[in-house]
Amino acid sequence: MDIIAKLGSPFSKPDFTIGVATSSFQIEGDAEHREKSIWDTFCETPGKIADHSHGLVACEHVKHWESDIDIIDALNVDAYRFSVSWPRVIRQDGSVNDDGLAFYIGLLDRLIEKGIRPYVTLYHWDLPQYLEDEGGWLNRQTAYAFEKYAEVVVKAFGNRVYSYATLNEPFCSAYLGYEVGIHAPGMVGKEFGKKAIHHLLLAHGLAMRVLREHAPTIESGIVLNFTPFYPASNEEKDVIATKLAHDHHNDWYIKPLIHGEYPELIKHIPNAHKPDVHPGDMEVISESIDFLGVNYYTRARVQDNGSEDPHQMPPAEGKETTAMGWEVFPQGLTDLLVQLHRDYTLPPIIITENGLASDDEMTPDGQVKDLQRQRYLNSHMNAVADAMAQGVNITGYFVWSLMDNFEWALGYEKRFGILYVDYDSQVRTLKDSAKSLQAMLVKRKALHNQG
Ligand code: IFM
Repeated sequence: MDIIAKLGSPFSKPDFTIGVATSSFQIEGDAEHREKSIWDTFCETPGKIADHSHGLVACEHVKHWESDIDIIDALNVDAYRFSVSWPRVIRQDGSVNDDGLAFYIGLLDRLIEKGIRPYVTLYHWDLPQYLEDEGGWLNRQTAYAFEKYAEVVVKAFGNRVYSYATLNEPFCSAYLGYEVGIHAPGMVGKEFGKKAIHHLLLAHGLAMRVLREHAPTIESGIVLNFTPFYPASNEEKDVIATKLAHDHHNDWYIKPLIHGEYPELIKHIPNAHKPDVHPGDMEVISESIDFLGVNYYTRARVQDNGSEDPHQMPPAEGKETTAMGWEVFPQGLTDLLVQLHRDYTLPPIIITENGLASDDEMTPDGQVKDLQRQRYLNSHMNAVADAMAQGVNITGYFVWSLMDNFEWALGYEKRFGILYVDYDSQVRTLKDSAKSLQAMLVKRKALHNQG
């Protein structure tokens, strides 16, 4: 099966960026050369990770980075999105780990040499444990620590980076990590989530200022994940519940960035749940961004349950789902992008993550026939093209993920990669989805070279 049925779509244009993405904790391993992160602690806590695994070894990317770049190069992608591990860069005593920085500088230099544009994310959830010990994202000081860390990285990387994202999916850090506790650091309480997100957004704004000062020509922004919500019925109460879910889980994250204020909902939540907003914070948070990264996987249908946290229903009987149990719903991506475009005046959007987990198995002759992933990527790329046809300015698309990796609380059981990773041998094998993406990118390059 060919990926991207609609050739001739924006995806074939040279100014549209196509890439693959990973994150530090999920692939790097080499834990002995960095500080401990909150995810190490979480993995050590019994019952937190489905397969009792950890990120100490992961895909051993720190060991195999050169051959990993060779594979990325062979795919013919334009760009590679990866994150920097904060605990690999700043030690507990505040000193800079030069070896940690050198690892990333080597990676950046090699990507540049190969003509692959580096998209760097500064924070993809691996907070140093020594900062969590001081309160983590519930402590305002963590935002200032992030500002300092960003400055160290940006100065060291110089002009090697093509694009910076401050944070990846702060919803997950704040809500999953501090409110419902299914992610590190595993705190549970309605009084925590919105406090944590305020400090994360503050950290973003402070880092944006650092980027503006030290990397003024490099495009910089943030990556948010969104779930488009749909009412489970036409009943008014479900429609109202759907708006509430949207305000809590989507608007709460984007509105402060773009409009410098939280949604109206802030007036209606208990005082104990409100963030500690200091004078001037919202100006910092709404520092202008050059792009908005959008991560999309699925949608949710919402049913009123009388609470302020409406019920998100599982996919309806008969709907196609992924190995995560998530509904395959490409229309949701188009709807989301069109809605964001309608509700906000946005900078260009980049789809910074999209993909699925499937129960991939290798055949005896070494093939991985991940047809569902190919269909998924195809339909979602077409969904992006549809949004562009409706006027949404989208400049890139990244597949999540380059390779199978540590899927957080679900360990290694969920395979999101277009490369199959044998965790015993650490051999990477191109799944059929990678081969068809590669074929599409080779064709595309040939078209560009023809002129
Ligand atoms: O693996 C994660 C990634 O780290 C962040 N976005 C969602 C992916 C799939 O769950």
